[in-house]
Amino acid sequence: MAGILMKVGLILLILSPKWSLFVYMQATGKFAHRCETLQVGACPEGWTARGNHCYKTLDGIHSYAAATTTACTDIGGWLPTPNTPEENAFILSMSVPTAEGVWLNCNDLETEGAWTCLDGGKQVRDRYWGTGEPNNAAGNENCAVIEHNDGRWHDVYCNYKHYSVVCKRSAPGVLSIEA
Ligand SMILES: [Ca+2]
Ligand SMILES: [Ca+2]
Repeated sequence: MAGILMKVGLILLILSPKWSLFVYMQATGKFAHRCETLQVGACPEGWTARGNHCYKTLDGIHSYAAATTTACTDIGGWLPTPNTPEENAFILSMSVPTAEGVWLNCNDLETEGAWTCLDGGKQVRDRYWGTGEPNNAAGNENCAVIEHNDGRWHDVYCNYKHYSVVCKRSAPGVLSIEA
C-alpha cells in the first residue's frame, strides 16, 4: 500500500461479556469506517455460561460408558472433571434432580488406584474425594462421580446408571461485522 497514508485507530471497549472493537481506517481522500463487534463468552443456546466455559446437562441418568463415549463430544463439548471447589459445586448444581450425582471424566480402569482425571484432555491436579474414598468397594469401583450427599468425589461401579451428565465446552467467540 505504498503511497497511501493509512491511519488506524483502535479502541477496545470491554463490556463484559461483550467486547466491542472499533477500527477506523483513513486512506488518501477517503475515510472508511468499520465497526466490528467481537462477543466473547457467549454460549450457544441451551448452554449455561460460567467464566470462559459453557455447561449443558443431558436429559436423564446414564452409565459411565454412556457419559464418556460421544454424549458430550457429539454436541461440541467434553465430559469434564472440575478444577476448583467452585467448579465442583457448580457442576453438581447442574445435575438433573433425580440423579445421585454427576459423572466425572475420571477413572482407574487401566491400573487400579491410578486415577486418570481429565478436563478437556488435561489431567486435573486437585482431587476432591469424600471421606474414605476412593475405596474400590467390592474390588470393582473404577469410575468417579460427585455425589449429592456430600458434594465430594466417590468411586462407584462404572455401569451404575444413576448419575447425571454435565458437558463442558469453551465459550466461543462470535464475530459480527458491520461495514
Ligand atoms: Ca478402582
Ligand atoms: Ca467408593
